[in-house]
Amino acid sequence: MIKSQDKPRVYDILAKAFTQEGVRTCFALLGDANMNWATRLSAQGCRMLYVRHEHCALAAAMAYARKSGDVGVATVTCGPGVTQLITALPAAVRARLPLVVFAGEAPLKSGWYNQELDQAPLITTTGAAYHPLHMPERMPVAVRDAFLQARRERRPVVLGVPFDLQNRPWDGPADLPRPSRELLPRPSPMPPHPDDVSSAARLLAGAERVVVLAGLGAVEAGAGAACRALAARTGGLLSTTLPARGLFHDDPFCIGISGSYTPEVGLEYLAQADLVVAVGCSLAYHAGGGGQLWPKAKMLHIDIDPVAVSQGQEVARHHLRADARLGVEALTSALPPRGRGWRTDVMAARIRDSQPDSQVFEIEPGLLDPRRVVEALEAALPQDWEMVNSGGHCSWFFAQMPSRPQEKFLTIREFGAIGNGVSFAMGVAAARPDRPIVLFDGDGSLMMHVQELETIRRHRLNILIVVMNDGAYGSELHKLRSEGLAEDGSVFGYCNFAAIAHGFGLAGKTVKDLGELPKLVKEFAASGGAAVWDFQVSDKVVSPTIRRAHPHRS
Ligand SMILES: Cc1ncc(C[n+]2csc(CCOP(=O)(O)OP(=O)(O)O)c2C)c(N)n1
Ligand SMILES: [Mg+2]
Repeated sequence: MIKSQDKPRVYDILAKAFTQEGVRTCFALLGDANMNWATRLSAQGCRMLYVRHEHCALAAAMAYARKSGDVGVATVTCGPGVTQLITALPAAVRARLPLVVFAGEAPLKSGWYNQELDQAPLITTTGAAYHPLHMPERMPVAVRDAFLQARRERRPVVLGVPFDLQNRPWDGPADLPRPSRELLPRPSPMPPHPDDVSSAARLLAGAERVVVLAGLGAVEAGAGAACRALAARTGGLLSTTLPARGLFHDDPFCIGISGSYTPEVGLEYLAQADLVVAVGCSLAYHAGGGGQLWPKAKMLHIDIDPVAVSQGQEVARHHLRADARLGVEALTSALPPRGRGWRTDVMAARIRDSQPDSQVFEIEPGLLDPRRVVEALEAALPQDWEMVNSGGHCSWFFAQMPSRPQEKFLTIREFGAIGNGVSFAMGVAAARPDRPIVLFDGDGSLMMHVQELETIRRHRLNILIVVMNDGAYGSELHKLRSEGLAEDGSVFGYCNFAAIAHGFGLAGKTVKDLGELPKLVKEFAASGGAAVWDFQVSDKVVSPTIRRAHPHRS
């Protein structure tokens, strides 16, 4: 009979259950209710990234999940550790990211505990799942089931484990359950129904100006080549949603991102389209799903779960239910060749040569035009570096980097929160440790979680942070200006990010001369470390999206 003090503890077994699930990276911030578990997980060989704010642990795990294709794992303590998750969770739910969070819960044995909180309703209101684990013997199975649920439902699952239960001697079975990946159903891609293919083909036969619009579902289904072939067969154009940007980067008839970030020439052609074939996308409001950008077009939605209404707007009247690749391939096979259709050489030349935005602005001396900054970065940054995007007004400019393939970008924007850039970059750095990561962020967004510069240094992450510094919450500033309101609360002045970077032990540079970029890129590549480059830009340059949505009231 093993004496109770010699038995493993519940936290040992819980850590083993996570290791058994294949967890090799975990984003963590410790407290009483998760430190024993996290220490054991680390001892079992899991790489721990210890961040400085719980939000950043979860946001980094989100980017890790998207980049690795695996479940992202984070851990936080009970009470105040859990409340810090509440901005990241809805973002993860909307981006359909599989995550498992090991959270502590207050001890069950005491009548009072200062960090006690009813955590379940807080978590479930975000759309994430919450499971309190209160029966030690069942915990390994509950961990396995959490991974199954995260993978199958593609959403975050938070496990709450009271820390007095974690400390108990283990009295359960010696063997752990089989891991979730051995149990998951692996359904084959869903072929379309022939009747649906025939009616979709009839619709295409009657269309003259087709745009094939692909989303992340098309990326995941490997439908890129099939979409190109469909566009070629119909003589149509190609476009993507923001998260799928780059899927057609080298196709001369790709008009860029559809939605808030569409370049000038893309807007012009979308307005002429008479049929949009949306492939593997959720038809989100900001992607133009409500038809704002293509008022003359009908829409055919090809998806495993096609919809008529999305985010409050009627979107598609025509539907083809299928795996994106199989659906598009079947449709292309059902169409007769029809020559060049809408395509012309002039069109290809305009797509290639026109500026994303040709508006002229008066720029103050000593400041940069954000559009020129992005052009220079696009030319100077190597093609195989990972690109991470954040939010804010500046994201319009950063979206205009058309020369790179889809797998080099990471964009998670579904909850519209700023402040995630550094965390996303850390998550990508953990998933792709073999190459530099470039984060494109705004000054306000970076400032919101600037403490993570210390995490980046301590874990020696190879991240270049590009700050589009307009000394303001640009989004707010431009909207306030358009309404003729006071700018207070949106303008902060140009803080010195190079000095801030130095303070955290990172390299930092205020870039004033864009001609220096090739040299700076070379130096950064040779350093293998992290740096912050501050580009002080004029707040006079207003993005086309803001100009459209918030014209100046005269
Ligand atoms: C968490 C959160 N708080 C506030 C906002 C509102 N908001 C949207 S953009 C923005 C300004 C971001 O500033 P910055 O990162 O400097 O980018 P810029 O707009 O100046 O280019 C703010 C405050 C938000 N989206 N998310
Ligand atoms: Mg700003």
